[in-house]
Amino acid sequence: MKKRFYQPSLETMPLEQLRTLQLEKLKHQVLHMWNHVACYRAKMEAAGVTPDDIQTLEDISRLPFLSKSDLRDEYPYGFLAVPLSDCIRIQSTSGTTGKRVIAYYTKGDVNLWEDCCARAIVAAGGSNEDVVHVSYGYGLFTGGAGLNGGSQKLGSLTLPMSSGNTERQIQFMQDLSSTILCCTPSYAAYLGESMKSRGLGPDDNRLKAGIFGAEPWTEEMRQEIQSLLGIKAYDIYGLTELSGPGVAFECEEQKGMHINEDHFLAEIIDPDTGEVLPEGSIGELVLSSLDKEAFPLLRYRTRDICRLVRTECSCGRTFVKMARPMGRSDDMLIIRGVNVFPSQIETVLLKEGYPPNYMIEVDRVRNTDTLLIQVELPPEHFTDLLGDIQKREDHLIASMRDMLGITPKVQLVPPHTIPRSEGKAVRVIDHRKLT
Ligand code: DLL
Repeated sequence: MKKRFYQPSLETMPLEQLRTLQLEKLKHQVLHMWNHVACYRAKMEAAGVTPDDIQTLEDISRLPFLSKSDLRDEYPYGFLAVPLSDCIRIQSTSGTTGKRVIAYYTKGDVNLWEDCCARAIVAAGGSNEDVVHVSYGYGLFTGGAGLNGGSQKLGSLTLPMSSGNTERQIQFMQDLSSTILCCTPSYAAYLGESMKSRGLGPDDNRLKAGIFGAEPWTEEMRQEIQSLLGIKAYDIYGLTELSGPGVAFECEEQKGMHINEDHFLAEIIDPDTGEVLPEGSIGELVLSSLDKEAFPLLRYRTRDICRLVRTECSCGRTFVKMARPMGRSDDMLIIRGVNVFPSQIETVLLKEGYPPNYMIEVDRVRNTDTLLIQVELPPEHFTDLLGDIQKREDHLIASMRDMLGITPKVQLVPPHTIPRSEGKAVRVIDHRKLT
């Protein structure tokens, strides 16, 4: 019979047992940082807390937070908790501003990370009989390395395609009968669109599932990708600082991602006050590693806004689920005082039958914020009369106003004019320079 879990005894561990394991690991992880990461020890001392104060899982709230700026301040070695000679790998964030964050891995760290990715592949129906087509970028970005490692651990045939060269992607996918595609959701949509334009429908590939993440996407985008490629599309979450993809992954229910709680402890906080919020609240996800060696992190503020839900899952996993992140607290646009997430705009566009190819431009003209949404016309409407296009724009403006609470400008542009992305899509241009 096909495996449902990669590590069943861990993934389905009863809650009581899981909490005991987490506490034991947390105590070790805190001690590890106290002993080996001087800058975090100083933060703990300033907060008046020592490793002995961690006696329950709730005591974690006594520990100081960490954020990307702490890691940047200590670039490149400040958070390294083992001798450099014990490390076998680095990866790095894709940040465009300031110094990149470098994450270090021991052999043990890579091993656990790859286990997390293997769990995600099995949860998406994968096994050693699959051909896993990895179109995440390879190199410093964690996407390629993570899924590649997970797939190999599982014994699947792994195609290290990396991103780009769409022609070759499609050719290998067909010639080698790829069954599981791993890439960003925007690239998956682009691949689907490219195949369609070559006259290739869902029946012309052997794909059955996709494991998509690294950027926010919506339920509507999932439906779009599923029908373009004829697959089930699963979400996967992670961040370089905590290892990479595989911090959380979706199971067959496709309703939120199980956090690998034997390796990570999750909290939701109020992003403004730092107060821990009760389960089910929407807030910022804060993650602590529980058994990392080279680059342990405690109470790391991810800036991702989401919700945690612990209900029984039909898949049998006991790990808590995180709802898909609705955006990042630092990606949230404040336009004329109203909070706007790009994902809300995407939801409206896809619901109204537009392709997921859009660009959001924000500006400030005479002290008033402006919001322009450019979206491609579906090819079948490209030849519509000008009046019809105007009507479509007006209709979209009204739907956007209902969703966002502010009135944007909407401009329908010809098909294939908005730049496509092979990795994480850039969909927002903010000209306001508010920081
Ligand atoms: O994006 C790791 C990754 C690779 C995840 C491949 C999934 C698949 P970073 O480049 O460090 O790492 O970016 C991390 O990306 O804090 C989120 O804001 C965003 N992100 C990652 N996965 C998702 C997702 C990788 N499934 C940042 N949904 C995170 C929404 C996501 N946002």
